[in-house]
Amino acid sequence: SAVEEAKRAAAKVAVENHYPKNAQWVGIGSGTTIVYVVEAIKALGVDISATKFIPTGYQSKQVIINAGFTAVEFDAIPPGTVLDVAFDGADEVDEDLNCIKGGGACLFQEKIVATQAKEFICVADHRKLQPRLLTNWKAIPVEVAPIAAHRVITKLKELGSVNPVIRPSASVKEGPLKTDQDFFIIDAPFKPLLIKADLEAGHDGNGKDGVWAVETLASKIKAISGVLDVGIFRGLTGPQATAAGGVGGERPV
Ligand code: DER
Repeated sequence: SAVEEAKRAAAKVAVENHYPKNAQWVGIGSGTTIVYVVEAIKALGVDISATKFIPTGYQSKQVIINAGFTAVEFDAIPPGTVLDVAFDGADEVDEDLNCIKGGGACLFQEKIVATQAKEFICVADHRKLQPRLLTNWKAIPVEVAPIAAHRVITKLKELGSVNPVIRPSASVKEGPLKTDQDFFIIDAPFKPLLIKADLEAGHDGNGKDGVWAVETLASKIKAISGVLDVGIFRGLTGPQATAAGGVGGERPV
């Protein structure tokens, strides 16, 4: 289909332009686009016999193993090792390279892998790029401890989310979806998140009428006790990345 071809094309360009020569540590995200990223790495034909691929969940690990690559769990990485690169998909990307992630309920491991890499390459086909986050994708995925889920929902409503819900299981099993950490996902709808240009034009972004700037809302949600992580990946590039404590930068292709 045209969408699958778009994903494959984005993955090919991303890998051909950003897969480092002699890469030793490579983060591999989750979802469907990442399958084409791994395919494109194989097609490079470089020697990956000594390369360790870090998964971001069970699905990601299966993709790595099915490709015949070596999978090494995040907690098996020698302390202090910075990954050469991490590739992943996104549900939506804005003009400042911020991403909404978590559509596949893997956002926590995706975030620890992305921020452990020198460079984070977000591979997103044309459908994902929007003027602001939450234009097309309507809710922010938030990974929470099950015992705290209802408290977090109350706090998200106080931040202006309308009808945040615990994501139901996608399979025939009744009840909430469980992540690879055995946590819940709450999908929290918000109004579109303001980009830098909006703030420079004088817009507030501090939650008045439920309108937030990307970083402000991401920090507020992350600060709620019970939240493990938030499906907003800030567009960190270069010195910003270091300043923000992350080491990765997002460059959607
Ligand atoms: O859940 C995630 O964050 C995934 O990376 C997702 O956003 C991308 O999935 P897709 O490649 O199937 O669109």
